[in-house]
Amino acid sequence: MIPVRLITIPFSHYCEKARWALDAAGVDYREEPHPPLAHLPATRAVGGRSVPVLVHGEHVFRDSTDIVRHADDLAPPDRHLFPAEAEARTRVLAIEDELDETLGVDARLISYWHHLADAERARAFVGRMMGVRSRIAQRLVAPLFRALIFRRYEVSGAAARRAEARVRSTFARLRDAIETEGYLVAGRFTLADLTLASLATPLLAPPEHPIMGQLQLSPPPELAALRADLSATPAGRHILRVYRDHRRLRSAPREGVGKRLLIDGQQRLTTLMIRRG
Ligand SMILES: N[C@@H](CCC(=O)N[C@@H](CS)C(=O)NCC(=O)O)C(=O)O
Repeated sequence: MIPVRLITIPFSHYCEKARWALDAAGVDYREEPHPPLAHLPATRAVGGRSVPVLVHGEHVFRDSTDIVRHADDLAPPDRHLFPAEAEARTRVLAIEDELDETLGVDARLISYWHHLADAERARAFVGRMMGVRSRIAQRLVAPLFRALIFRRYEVSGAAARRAEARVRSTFARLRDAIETEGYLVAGRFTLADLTLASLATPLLAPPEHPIMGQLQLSPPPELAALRADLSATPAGRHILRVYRDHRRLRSAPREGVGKRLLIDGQQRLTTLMIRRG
């Protein structure tokens, strides 16, 4: 069988979208986890930059949308994430496309702002998410990491407030479809629900998320308040339900899968730093 490799930053929500689609389609793949920045040699080696990247034999898919379409092509008939009818399929694709450009960007920006704006929180975040163990190293790495992230994603307090307003209006707009049909499109679970749920994970952190569930990173108080607030909305309740009811893993849930991925990731970061240093 041709091996399938998924290159990730394990807690990235676009990676969770791709991972979930592969799990839902029953594709047998191997995840290659990297801490942020340490992913670059792996993605550049296959002509990409961001994660997720899927390598299937000689084919390389460098965007989560291409990965989920490929996963769906490989899925058996009873596991498709796209509806068969053309009109419903078009609606699913439109929602996916829109959420990639709005919710995906907004959720990441809000989460990074709350986790990194304060120096002590940034240190804890770098310790937990990047596996930097010593406090001295955390104090050195955290400001650098924050500067890189804030520049790359244009993070600021004002941008976080704008993003939060946009998330609230996105959630409000989806309310009708959820309340009348039970799902976003065609009254059944599709890629539209999967995209909404996975891209909201930096904000809602559903316990069934294979990585976040095990990370136990306590949210800063403002993010905790936003999480509680959004979780109580119809879209928020839908996201948490979709995770409970549809987030099946490739095999039975394996104890420690998230931790294992992060530990692998930490080892890669250490190796990279030693090599560069
Ligand atoms: N449109 C892309 C977005 C992926 C994306 O933004 N990935 C982020 C992680 S959440 C990333 O790799 N950032 C690091 C970088 O670009 O080097 C997709 O859907 O795959």
